[in-house]
Amino acid sequence: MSEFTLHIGNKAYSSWSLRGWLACKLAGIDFREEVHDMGAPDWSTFVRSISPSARVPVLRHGEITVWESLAIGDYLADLFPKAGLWPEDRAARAEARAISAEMHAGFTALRSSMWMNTRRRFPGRGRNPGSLADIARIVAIWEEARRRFGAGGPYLFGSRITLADAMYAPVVARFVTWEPDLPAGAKAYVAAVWEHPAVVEWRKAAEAEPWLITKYETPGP
Ligand SMILES: N[C@@H](CCC(=O)N[C@@H](CS)C(=O)NCC(=O)O)C(=O)O
Repeated sequence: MSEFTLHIGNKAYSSWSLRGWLACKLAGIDFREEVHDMGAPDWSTFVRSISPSARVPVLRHGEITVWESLAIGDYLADLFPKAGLWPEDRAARAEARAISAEMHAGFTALRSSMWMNTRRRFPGRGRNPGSLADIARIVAIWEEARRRFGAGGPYLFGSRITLADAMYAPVVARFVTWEPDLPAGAKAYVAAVWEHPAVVEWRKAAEAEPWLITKYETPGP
């Protein structure tokens, strides 16, 4: 039996779960995943029983409980330094951590107007001044990371996918669903992350999920 258990929400909708799950995948650990329906009638009671913050993802490792997607990534980076979850170069690592923290703390307009639903396409919807400003900042972040550190491959820091890419993977999923206008470089980055084998595995599992949460199925204006 695996020593790690990751509790996550619906793969179709739970963007923070995708971040924590990708961190486990990138660390290369054998982990048991427990996927829970966030639309279940007893969800709010249930999530309190598994998570100190009443949110997913949550990683359990023996007696240790780690919540918050970024903390899960850092915990695994500490445990498995050879996995290269953060870039090796110090300047690249600093930038990777900064943009991951920025993602973790912000972009609320994008998150509320263009939520993650890996199974649906809502092209052209969800555009408003707040979401468009968030998208402009994200595109600038991606361009800067790729210009400074990404020359060797398709990801933000080159050929190796890192926790920074994991933090932005749900944004990639949102861009596939909502199809905002993007420059060519951002489009290429979206395609690379969307086709990463772990992301493909996640979205195939999302397709097979039996649950539906109605509020995520209908786009706003
Ligand atoms: N900052 C947290 C956010 C976690 C979060 O908001 N998770 C959502 C799922 S995507 C959740 O658990 N929602 C359940 C609820 O609000 O009841 C992280 O990085 O893990």
